[in-house]
Amino acid sequence: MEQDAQCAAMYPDKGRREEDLVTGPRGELANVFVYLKEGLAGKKFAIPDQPALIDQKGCWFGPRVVGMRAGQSLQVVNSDSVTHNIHPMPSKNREWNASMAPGDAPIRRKFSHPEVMVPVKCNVHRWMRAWVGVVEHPYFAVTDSAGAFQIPDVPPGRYTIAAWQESLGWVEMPLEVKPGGTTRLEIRFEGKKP
Ligand SMILES: [Cu+2]
Repeated sequence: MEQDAQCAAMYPDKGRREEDLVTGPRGELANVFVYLKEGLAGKKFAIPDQPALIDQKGCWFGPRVVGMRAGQSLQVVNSDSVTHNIHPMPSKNREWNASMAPGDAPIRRKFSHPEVMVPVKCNVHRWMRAWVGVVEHPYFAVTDSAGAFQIPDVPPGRYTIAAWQESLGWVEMPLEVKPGGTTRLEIRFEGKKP
């Protein structure tokens, strides 16, 4: 971050925490993207009017991991007094980037096709990274700092649930959701192979 004096000045104690692997005291993993990968074929779901959000704040993207729907708007804000250039690098969607100067109005963009995960960088600041999970249904979540997630109102059925962490990769598990009540599930990532 030293390369940009304005960004570095926001962290006088050099205390900006890396976010590529955020764990709690018992190994709880934050910023894990979780979604139903299989089991919903043929079903259609309304696309929310509300946009998903990414803020460029403190020379960082927030949140680090965003879940959204194919066809939903992604609203991008620059809260900094620094120019950023948000640059998603999808493989199944159109690539774009947008420079946003301080005070610029928020922009909105869409991803037309499901794609997990779309890496996002800032063309100005090489340390800025975010990830967008673009899904064709509403059954996804991102884990919080306690490693917890909830996916509400999943229709009863058998699914494959998939979870992704940017340093640890993918884990998949079968999931059966019975009518009524809450289905509990623990997803474990194995340690990184050397
Ligand atoms: Cu930037």
